[in-house]
Amino acid sequence: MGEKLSRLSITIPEKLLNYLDSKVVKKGYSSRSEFIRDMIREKIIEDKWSGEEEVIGVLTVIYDHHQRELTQKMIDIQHSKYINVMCTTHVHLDHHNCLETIIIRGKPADIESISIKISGLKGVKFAKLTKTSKVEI
Ligand code: NI
Repeated sequence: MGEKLSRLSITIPEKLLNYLDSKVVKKGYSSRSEFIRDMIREKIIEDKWSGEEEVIGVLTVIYDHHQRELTQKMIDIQHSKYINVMCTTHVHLDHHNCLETIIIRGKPADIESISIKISGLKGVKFAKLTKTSKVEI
């Protein structure tokens, strides 16, 4: 609130503008400006992930509940001294499938390495890391 706003005028090909407008509508943005602001923030987060600053990763995993020792292996990996697992949520999807989200705080490279380790475990059927971070601007 009370932040100084600047106005800019840009020139882009008509097809790009049409694409932009279709995205604005599809994603439910109230204006082009709001969409472009978020797009820039997305770039800021992307840049953070190629640096050394602390970021947040949300790892979503689907795994086989019956795979021997898998749960213990996943927990052991999460106890790494380089990262901070803030919370995990576990949902029993059915007799075989468990869904887990693991929210991790740490340096990008460390979060990525932990995600790769968990993804590669036998019995893990799906793993996707959502890269995010605090957004100050
Ligand atoms: Ni379960």
